[in-house]
Amino acid sequence: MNAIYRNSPVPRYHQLKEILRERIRSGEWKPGDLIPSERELSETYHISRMTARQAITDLVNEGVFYREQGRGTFVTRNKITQQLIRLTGFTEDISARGQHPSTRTLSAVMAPADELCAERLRVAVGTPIFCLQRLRLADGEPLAIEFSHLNFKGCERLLEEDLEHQSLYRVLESKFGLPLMEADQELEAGLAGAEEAALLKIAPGSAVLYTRRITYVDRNQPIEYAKSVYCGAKYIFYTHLKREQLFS
Ligand code: 16G
Repeated sequence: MNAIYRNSPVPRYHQLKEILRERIRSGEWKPGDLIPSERELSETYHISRMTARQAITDLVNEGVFYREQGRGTFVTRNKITQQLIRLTGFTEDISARGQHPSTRTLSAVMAPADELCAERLRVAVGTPIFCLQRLRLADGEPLAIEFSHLNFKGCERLLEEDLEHQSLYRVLESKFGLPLMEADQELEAGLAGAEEAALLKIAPGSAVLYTRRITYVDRNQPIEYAKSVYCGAKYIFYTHLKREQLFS
């Protein structure tokens, strides 16, 4: 796709975002490259400057581009942005940036839920749950270690899935018919221990971000409790905040 369709139901700024993403995915634009200005984009794609600005601003907010005062807008280097607005998985986050996600499964077993997992997943201690530990990479570079614990009827069938080459969220949604609805997530700063550092290929004691997420199929049914450790230097977590209008 390299043209904006006027009669398409997809808003023009959205079409432009996809075009710009594709220019990164295809390798035409590399991290650190200066992208064309709003004026140039509006001339190339025959759209208003407002539309071009909206697409760029969205991609800046998503961490795909960054702006430098007086210099222009560039393709982001290194840092991966995970939006804390939409519930997305690793594969989606990395692909949206035009990078290639990959996975190394460290372990995948059924194991009895310990007290913490049992509480988070609302099951009895000792219930067999599916425990999956994966190293997640973008363009071959380690970014995170994820330890997911899953509980649902028939979760042992996950043992048969190739979760090294498939997205867990996709498998849950498309193969198991479990639509993921929402998640609670917390973030905590920390320092990498020796084992984490070795897997993430960073120096022990480097800054990391620990995240804990409970993912629900509906509000009352937690399906996943995931603990992850992200390389602090390579990640940005982004949220958009709105102030409540208390005084009117
Ligand atoms: C995210 C989630 C993790 C989930 C994974 C699925 C956090 C803290 N973790 O990384 O809970 O298991 O995505 O990714 O954000 P996948 O669909 O690519 O396997």
